[in-house]
Amino acid sequence: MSLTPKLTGRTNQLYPKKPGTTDGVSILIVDDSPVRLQTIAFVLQDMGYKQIQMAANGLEAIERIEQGPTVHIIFTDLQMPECDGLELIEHLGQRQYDGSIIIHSQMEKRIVDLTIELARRQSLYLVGYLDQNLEPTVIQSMVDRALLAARNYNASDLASLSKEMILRAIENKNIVPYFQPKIDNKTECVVGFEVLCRLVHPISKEIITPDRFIDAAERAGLMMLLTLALLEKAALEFNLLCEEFPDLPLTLSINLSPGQLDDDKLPSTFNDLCQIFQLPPTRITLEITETDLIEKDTRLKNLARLRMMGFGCSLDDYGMGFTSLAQLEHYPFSEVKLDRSYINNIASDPYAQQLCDKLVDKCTANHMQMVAEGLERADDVEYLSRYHNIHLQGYLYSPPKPYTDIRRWLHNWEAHRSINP
Ligand code: G
Ligand code: G
Ligand code: MN
Repeated sequence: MSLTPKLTGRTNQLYPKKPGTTDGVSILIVDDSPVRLQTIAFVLQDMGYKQIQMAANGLEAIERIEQGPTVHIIFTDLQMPECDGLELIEHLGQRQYDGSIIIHSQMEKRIVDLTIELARRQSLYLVGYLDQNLEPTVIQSMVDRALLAARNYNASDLASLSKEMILRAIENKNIVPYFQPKIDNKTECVVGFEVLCRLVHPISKEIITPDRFIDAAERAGLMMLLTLALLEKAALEFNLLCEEFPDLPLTLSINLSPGQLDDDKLPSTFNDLCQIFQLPPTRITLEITETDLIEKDTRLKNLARLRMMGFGCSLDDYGMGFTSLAQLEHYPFSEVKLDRSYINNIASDPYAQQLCDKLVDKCTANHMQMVAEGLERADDVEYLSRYHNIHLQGYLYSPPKPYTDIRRWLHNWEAHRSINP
């Protein structure tokens, strides 16, 4: 039997395209000529790329990159006013940019070659050069290559971590809590934080988001260990925030995987942990997503036990699962979070407005806190101002941030509030 794998047509392709490659790809085009900006943007849009940003010079580009979200590919001109392509590349080198760069320029070949060499010396992935020829096929192959090269794209390519990597991160204390604030819509007081788990990769040291390790940790039965590692750090940092801001009624929300609710020991384990970490249960809310089967008896029993111990229990991502408004009052939740797919653009979405109205009524009648999550736009906040006592969460206020950053954020927020009470 031959050990040589059979060569198929696919393996001969230089840049095999992954299905759905255009999804989630973020591209920044930098050029001082509006015509060229638009031309390249049109070609990319035709190919199916949706997240395209434009900048008129290097300075604007740097701003975009620093503000996030992650840019996977940068198309840049060389000759521009204010901050040219060379300066931009130097800056990208300094911040160890790990996406890909493509130059488009009419400069003479030797200048372009020198730029490519300079980028290489700074360990930047400069993967291509376009002259006047903006043929879609040319751009396509360059983009394919850029995506294969971009370390920041491959990193978010949903490659799950192995059980061993997750265990190693837990053992090395490389589980990091990120905090996202929740705000009362009437008083604008910060009422608490949701903890979102991040993992520092044991080898590459990059910060990994939950989409690459929660499912794997669930399959490997590591969720309780992970929650414990997260809570250990989060409790310490949360207590520091409480000490520093004693006048704020801060609470801490932690996500649980529904499977964790199957364990009869969960309530007492959590109670013990809170004693050890000096967290009063009344300051802790446990979030469980609505998409999963919460109506199982053991899960409902454990939810009820947690409530009896003083913990808050929150139904997360409401509207994505099958819980009806009528069912809600039979479950022991103290909070419901309306999913961000309804909240985003609610100001002009009658369907979402209707659901939100009914949910707020239901919550008021049953003493449940209603939370609007995923707020990104001021007009949606304005729309929600018709309700009393709902809590707001979203990038508009702050993305999830590590302790030192969220502490600074909270200082700024409070300073601003005392000026405009
Ligand atoms: O932060 P964000 O991208 O980052 O989180 C993505 C998803 O991962 C969210 O649905 C969130 O509920 C989930 N998640 C984040 N941290 C945890 C955690 O500690 N435990 C569980 N079970 N889910 C988490
Ligand atoms: O499923 P859960 O609600 O726990 O998930 C929280 C997730 O939502 C995290 O991934 C967090 O990063 C993300 N998130 C928080 N605020 C916003 C927002 O304003 N917009 C979007 N798109 N995601 C958000
Ligand atoms: Mn949540």
